[in-house]
Amino acid sequence: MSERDDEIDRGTESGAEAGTESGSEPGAESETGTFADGFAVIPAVDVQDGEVVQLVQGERGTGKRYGDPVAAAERWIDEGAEALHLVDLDGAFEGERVNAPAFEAIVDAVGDEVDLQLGGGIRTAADARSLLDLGIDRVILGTAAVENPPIVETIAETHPGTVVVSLDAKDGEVVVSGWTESTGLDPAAAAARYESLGAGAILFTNVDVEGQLEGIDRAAVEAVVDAVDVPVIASGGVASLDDVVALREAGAAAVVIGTALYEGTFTLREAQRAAAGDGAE
Ligand code: AMZ
Repeated sequence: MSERDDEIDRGTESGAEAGTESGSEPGAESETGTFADGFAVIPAVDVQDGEVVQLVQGERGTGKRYGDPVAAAERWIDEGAEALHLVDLDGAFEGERVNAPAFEAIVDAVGDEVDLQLGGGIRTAADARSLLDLGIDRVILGTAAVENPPIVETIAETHPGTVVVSLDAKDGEVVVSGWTESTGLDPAAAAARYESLGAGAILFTNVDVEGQLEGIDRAAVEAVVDAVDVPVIASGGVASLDDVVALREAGAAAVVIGTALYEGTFTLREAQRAAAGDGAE
């Protein structure tokens, strides 16, 4: 186990200890945690208006709908997912969580089986902690981390390792508020700053290629990976198994995949095999 894996494992353990009602037994996740087995492939369950959706470049009103969130979560677990990436899209746009019932239903249905990370509209430490106590393993903060960096430290004090800071980059700059506002921040420099504030992982989403099935920007991912020691979860634009391999080779700890899985470009198992260096073509 690398130092990096150890870091996040301690985090998920603490999250479980902090009162996870429906989560796994404390300690169980330290052996099966998302980043424990090398490179993880994490299906995305992005929710808008109570339904799974995959937007194109994050623009509201674009993209396709893929039905019931719990059904999607169960499907990915049946197909071998060890973690799920949950996003409240309306929450990210509106600045407060909107699809809470859908995510509570996912926690109830599968929270014991896999690691769950959730973002979109989490703006206060109290809200983040209530989710961690409900059974979410990692909270994802984008806008709140940029507008109020100490929030990362505040949450990490009681729930170490559970804060994932989301750096979503458009034209090389971090964007917030549903990807509608630029911040002028460089993703790699920001990643290092949030690591020092206690982020347990960095989620790096390349907005320019998101939802387009056009492939990834490996150099952009490498820049973030080189800036930090905590796991980097890459997201955006994965169109082929080669992209999965390239992200692993770039040093990412995990990849979030949405459109390619929902559209059947490849299966989750195929992606996992590619990630393990087994049958990558
Ligand atoms: O698609 C979008 N427009 C979008 C999206 N997927 N906007 C934000 N997000 C995701 C981020 C991160 O996971 O990638 O929402 C989360 C951050 O939300 P917030 O509310 O903390 O900025």
